Amino acid sequence: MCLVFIDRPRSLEFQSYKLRKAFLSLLNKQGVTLIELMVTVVISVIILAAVYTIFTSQHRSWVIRAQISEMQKNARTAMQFLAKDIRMAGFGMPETAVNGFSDPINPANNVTNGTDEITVVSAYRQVSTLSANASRGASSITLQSSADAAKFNTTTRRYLYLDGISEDDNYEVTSISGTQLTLTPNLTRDYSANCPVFLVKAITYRVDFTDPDHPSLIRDENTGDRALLIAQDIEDLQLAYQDVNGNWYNNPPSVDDILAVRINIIARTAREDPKWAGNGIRPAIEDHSVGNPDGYRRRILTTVVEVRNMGL
Ligand SMILES: [Ca+2]
Repeated sequence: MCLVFIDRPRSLEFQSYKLRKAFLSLLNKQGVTLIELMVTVVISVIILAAVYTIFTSQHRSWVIRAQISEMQKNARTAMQFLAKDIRMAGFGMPETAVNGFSDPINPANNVTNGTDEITVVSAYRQVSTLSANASRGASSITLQSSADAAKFNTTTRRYLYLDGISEDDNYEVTSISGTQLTLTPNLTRDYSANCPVFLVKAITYRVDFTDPDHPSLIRDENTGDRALLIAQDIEDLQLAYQDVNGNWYNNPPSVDDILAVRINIIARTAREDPKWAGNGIRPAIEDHSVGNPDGYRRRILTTVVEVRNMGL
């Protein structure tokens, strides 16, 4: 009996020891789990931060590449329009002024924010052909359709050029009725059916700063209609003119003997890059001095265009 009373406390003590050990073990296991959890969180944060950094870096590179691509496209578009229209200057030019412009090329230096303008006059657009023969002395011609005839009016789009061959085929429209145009003066020679009919235009190119964050090259036909936006984010247009002696001028003393035009265009990205602030600057071109540092990237295009119909 005594042994029973002696052994029972020992057994309880033993079991208590086991429980305490198990509890401590459990406590230990919980502590390790917390540490593991913290380590896992820290590693996850580091990985996420790295992934975010890579993502933002790649996204920024992508945005910059897209802006540069758009900028280059804008510059090319602007240059294509300018070069094509300047090259044609003087073709089908009447002896009288067209919407106030009496020369094939009308330079205007340093007009808005140091940018240049140019107005070129030419029979830029073949709008129709004659639907029937037209005899010398007649006062009217007939076009292929009334829609073609409606491309003229009796005010700002009255300048008509026939045939596209000689210099004496300019007329002005005085009235329009269906497909028929009445002209002044009367026809100076005979014209055959299908003879080309051109509309003579005076086209002005300039940089428009209405939105100062996005200056644009616009094309104004001087007809009272809204000017056409050719390319956005064109910051500068600079022009130089070569005369028959090979001299270049920003302000040519005479526009009668211009043989070539040097066209310079500066395009810039649509937005400044805040991480590139101070690294961009509008360069000096022709007689336009350098700008202030900013965060825009830029492309400069320069082309020399020979004017086919002048200096002959
Ligand atoms: Ca200039």
